[in-house]
Amino acid sequence: MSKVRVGMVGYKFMGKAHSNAYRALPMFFPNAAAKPEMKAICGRNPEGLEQARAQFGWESGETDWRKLIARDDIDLIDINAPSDAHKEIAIEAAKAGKHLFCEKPLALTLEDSKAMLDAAEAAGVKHMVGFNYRFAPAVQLAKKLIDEGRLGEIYHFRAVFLQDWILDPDFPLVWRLQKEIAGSGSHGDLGAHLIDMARFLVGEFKEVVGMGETFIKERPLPTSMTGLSAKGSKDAPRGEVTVDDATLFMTRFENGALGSFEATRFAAGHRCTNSFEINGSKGSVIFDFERMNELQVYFTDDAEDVQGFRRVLATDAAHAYMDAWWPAGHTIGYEHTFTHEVLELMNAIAEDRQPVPNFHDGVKCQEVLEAVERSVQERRWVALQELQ
Ligand code: SOE
Repeated sequence: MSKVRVGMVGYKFMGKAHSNAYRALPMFFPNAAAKPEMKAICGRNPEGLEQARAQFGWESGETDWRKLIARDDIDLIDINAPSDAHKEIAIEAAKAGKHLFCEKPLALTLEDSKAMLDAAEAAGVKHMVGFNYRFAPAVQLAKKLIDEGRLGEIYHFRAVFLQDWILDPDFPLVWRLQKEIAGSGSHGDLGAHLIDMARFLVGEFKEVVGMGETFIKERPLPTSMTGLSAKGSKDAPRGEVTVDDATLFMTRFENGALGSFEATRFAAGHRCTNSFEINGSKGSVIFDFERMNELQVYFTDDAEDVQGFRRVLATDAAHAYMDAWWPAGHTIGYEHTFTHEVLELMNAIAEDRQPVPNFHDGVKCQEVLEAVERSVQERRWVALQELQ
């Protein structure tokens, strides 16, 4: 088995999820074509970095990503830093001949994402973008049913990504609420996952029309905590929220199917409802991440007396990745999607092919994000061709 020596930038939420995946991979997928070696983790704060290094199990730490990239004992740069840092790190790493793994959304803008793809292709390195939800076995089942024609012609894709972590008007102005760092709000953070899922399952987008809103226009400036569970203070000075709190849009796909999308951080009671429904001429499927081991499936040709949605628990060994985990019925969770993602990355690098989803998918997603933004600003339908 070959080895891929990893250097990772960022050690917060995604850094932890990726670290866990690198650690779990050799234990549960001993037949992976390559084994990740957790060489170095990188972050600006020396104390936080050292704590994460020791806790997550990385060999060494770097406080400067340029030093990380310059190291000749590293093959892959994994980018988990906030979105505004993706472009520069990815391009410099590609120039140094490192393979790339970058969290979503790939970049702040379509133009930046294209520059990242160009740099990766010019350098001839492998590149992957972190759309982890593709790797839930129940989602893989939906993909299989569609590819095998078992849902027939696809008519509808209906998706929502609902969260509520900024419902409190005193929740602070963390980086995810600042356009220059995050690119956009719920649109690029949550909508990006839905767009990728739609491209994965249904196909390319043809045209879009959308609307968005920022319900809370100003928020307290953050103190030290900047994550999803940060706490704001009523009395702190306030700053302007420069991203969308919610973005909704509709699409016509190139294959004629229709889609609707809703991404919001203001859906009280919804912590992480990442859900889609697909209706075809021969049946339907429904997925909800909060019940991620299940796929609701309906086939029109079921006998009349048992017509209805059935709940398929995608934990049998017959389902993607599941023979590596536990006996049937023993469910898996969020973190497993990252392990499967890293499996694809390791296999692709060892087999000398591009992993999927890669920066090309990141760019296609960014195209849709930007088309919707243009539609929201100009209050009209926007054809994807306008951006190509
Ligand atoms: C926060 O909204 C977040 O962690 C996103 O950044 C992730 O991409 C999504 O998977 C869950 O929610």
